[in-house]
Amino acid sequence: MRKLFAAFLCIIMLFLGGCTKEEQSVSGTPEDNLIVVGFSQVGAESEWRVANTESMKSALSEENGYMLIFDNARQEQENQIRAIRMFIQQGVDYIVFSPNVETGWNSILLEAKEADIPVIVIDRYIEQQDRDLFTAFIGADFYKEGEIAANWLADFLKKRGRSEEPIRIVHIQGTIGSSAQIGRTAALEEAVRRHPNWEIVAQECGDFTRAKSYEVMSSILKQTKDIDVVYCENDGEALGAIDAMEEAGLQCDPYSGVIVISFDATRLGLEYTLARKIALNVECNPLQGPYVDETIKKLERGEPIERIRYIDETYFDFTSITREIIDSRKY
Ligand code: GZL
Repeated sequence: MRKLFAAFLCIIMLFLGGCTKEEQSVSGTPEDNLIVVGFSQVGAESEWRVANTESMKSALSEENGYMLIFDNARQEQENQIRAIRMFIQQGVDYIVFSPNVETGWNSILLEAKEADIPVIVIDRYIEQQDRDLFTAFIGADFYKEGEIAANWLADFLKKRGRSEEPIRIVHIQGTIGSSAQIGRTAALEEAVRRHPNWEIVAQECGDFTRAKSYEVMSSILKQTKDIDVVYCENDGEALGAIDAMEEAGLQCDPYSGVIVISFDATRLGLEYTLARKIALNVECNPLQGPYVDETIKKLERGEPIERIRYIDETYFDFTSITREIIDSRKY
């Protein structure tokens, strides 16, 4: 009955223009047996995010037994809170969201708990006081991703006989307060503490976008071009930083120029890795839809689930990446 009520409400909301088409779409026809899921997505800021959305939409499809209500929050937390509240009013069966930032979720998740709607957090983590505010987390271990990058850099510099020389690092951070930024930043800062010859000479927010990263890197280059490493917290930022460096006459190459480190390992980022413009690309798997589908189906059957599930990830550097690997990638 709850599903029918939700479906009826969705149609009314759409009809009355309660949600604009590009922000909210309803897939599937209201039928008793469809599982109604409200999904609040961070935005569409990067290739990674687009792949994440596609994975969720194809897994939570009508063919798989779902009616999906999708909302694009355009990287604004208040839009996500508004969408989650709407999902609660619509009486959906599950709420799924990728939290733009880690904090500020307790009260809306308490509303979901009081409405007895299970919440599945994907991609980024939330800081929560009450352990029961979400049913499951499916995503990445961002600190571990950063550790992979820092350890790779230390090994590479050692092989090049540069373990003792001063290493000047520009750090382009992701959306401040997001768990992806918090984890990847903490790992780099810990590595800098371990390597006294490493120095972060500039640390700016690129907000996970190519445009913002180009802008902040261009202004850094006005202050200094004496840079050994640029550590970017996703591919979009790496491409923006590379655009700015090449415009300023710097070469991005691990042997003869600036060592660029990136995260996500999207197809576009791996093309740059194959071209040696990105030296290292740490994978962050956006294909989380099937894991969410599996978790919801288990909950529907009353089976036990893993509350915290980190998705396996790897990394590619300019020596290991190949055309075949890129062509075989799903995103
Ligand atoms: C990581 C994800 C980050 C990606 C960025 O799980 O939250 O957000 O690294 C995306 O590309 O914008």
